[in-house]
Amino acid sequence: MKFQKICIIGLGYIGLPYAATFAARGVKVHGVDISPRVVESLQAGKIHIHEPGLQDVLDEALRVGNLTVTSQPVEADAFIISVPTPFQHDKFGEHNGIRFKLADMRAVTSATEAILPVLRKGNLVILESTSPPRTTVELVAPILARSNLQAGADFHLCYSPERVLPGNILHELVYNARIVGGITPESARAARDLYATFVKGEIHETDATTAEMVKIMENTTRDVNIAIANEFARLAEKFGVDVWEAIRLANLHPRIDILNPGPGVGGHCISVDPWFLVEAAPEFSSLIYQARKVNDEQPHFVVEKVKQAFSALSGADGRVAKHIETERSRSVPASLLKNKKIAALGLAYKPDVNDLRESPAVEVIHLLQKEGAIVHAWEPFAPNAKLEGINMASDFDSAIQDADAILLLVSHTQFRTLNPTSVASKTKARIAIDTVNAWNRKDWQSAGFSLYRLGDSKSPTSSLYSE
Ligand code: SAJ
Repeated sequence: MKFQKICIIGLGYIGLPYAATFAARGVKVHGVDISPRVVESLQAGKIHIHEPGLQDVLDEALRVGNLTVTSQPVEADAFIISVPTPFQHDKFGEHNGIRFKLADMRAVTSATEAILPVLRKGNLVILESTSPPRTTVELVAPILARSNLQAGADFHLCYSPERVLPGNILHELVYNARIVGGITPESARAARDLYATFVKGEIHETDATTAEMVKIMENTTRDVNIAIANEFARLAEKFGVDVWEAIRLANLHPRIDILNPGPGVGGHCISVDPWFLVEAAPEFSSLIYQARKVNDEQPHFVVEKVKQAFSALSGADGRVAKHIETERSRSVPASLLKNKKIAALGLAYKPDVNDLRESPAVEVIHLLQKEGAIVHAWEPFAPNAKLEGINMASDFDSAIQDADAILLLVSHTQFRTLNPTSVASKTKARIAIDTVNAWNRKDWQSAGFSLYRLGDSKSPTSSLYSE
């Protein structure tokens, strides 16, 4: 099948890189977004998200005149739907005492409905948004049937998951293997033809529901693997072990690859998609559910770590696991963090991106504030972000200046490479808490800090350290 013109609905982290890439490779692209801000920004030639290299590809797409952007779909040979599928924030499902989050499919529904007036015989429609299994056949196909055209007979219909990693999208969308799941084999073949415009990775054809399942299985596997790393961090704290060292050593085994613990799992993919399986089949998803719970609880563990650092100042012993126990027995004063000034470094959901969605760092800050701490947050990738209930510092120096402790929540390159001596000269804080294993203990200690690390309950001055 040949494609002269395609229409991409949803110009966010996925849709925009695709639109720009297709257009830069010679396909006429019409991009659609419901946000006037996004449409205006792109019409003015400016990207509205942070993604390395994306502005250059957009510049090229606009230079060759292949990209138009408005708020309404137009007739095209193919339509790609790449809109968000978050979970509902105010509604939960329940099954045998398990409470689970529910997918919010409103954006997929309205994007599909928006295609109806311009859908023609012979078109190809592809859903790329991560969606619960059977969405293509049970949600998208029935909506498109209102056009009086039949999916699979009059037009092609596919599910093809985006699998690109934010921060490396432009490379991965070209070189990753691609899964195209058709509601008929002919649909899958049509989607293969479309992606072959620029995809250099292998393109695998399958059915639509398998393709949906593949995508959720990938992100769920990562979530479960991060959960076990986070659980190992808690166990290491309990046993007086440095989890980072233990993971490094375990990973020397040829078949072991443990991921990194951290303040929790964020973003709009891994912290969301596993819920689609729990919602669809809670009776078969107990491990997946438990992993979600472990990762969602991780910000609480960070707060215990911060308490540990402050209580060590007052002479108390300080393993986090021990703290959890003592807190349960109510012997740790609830006011331990009251009026403590904390500089929180990083609000993004992961390093070197400006995406704050479902960020565990934001949750950590809210929890610290609940404990009475005064938190100033600094996010270099989104310095003007406005988040309810969070005090954003205007720059790094003002975030740390009056702080009692510096809390590292995201391993942005510019935080990893901070010079501790220079930091020490700009703040009165002498407690540093690293939740992502970014800072070298010796260097920070030589600069006068007591450095605490998540998953490492050894005293910051212990000679047992292997570094
Ligand atoms: N994280 C850890 N420890 C780790 C790795 C990650 O705590 O060892 C945390 C991160 O800090 C972040 C979260 O997990 O908060 C998710 O980050 P990520 O880099 O694992 O993944 P995403 O959400 O940016 O992108 C994922 C990718 N999926 C997989 O790697 C299986 C990407 O390929 C998908 O395209 C993307 O989800 C998506 O859009 O679904």
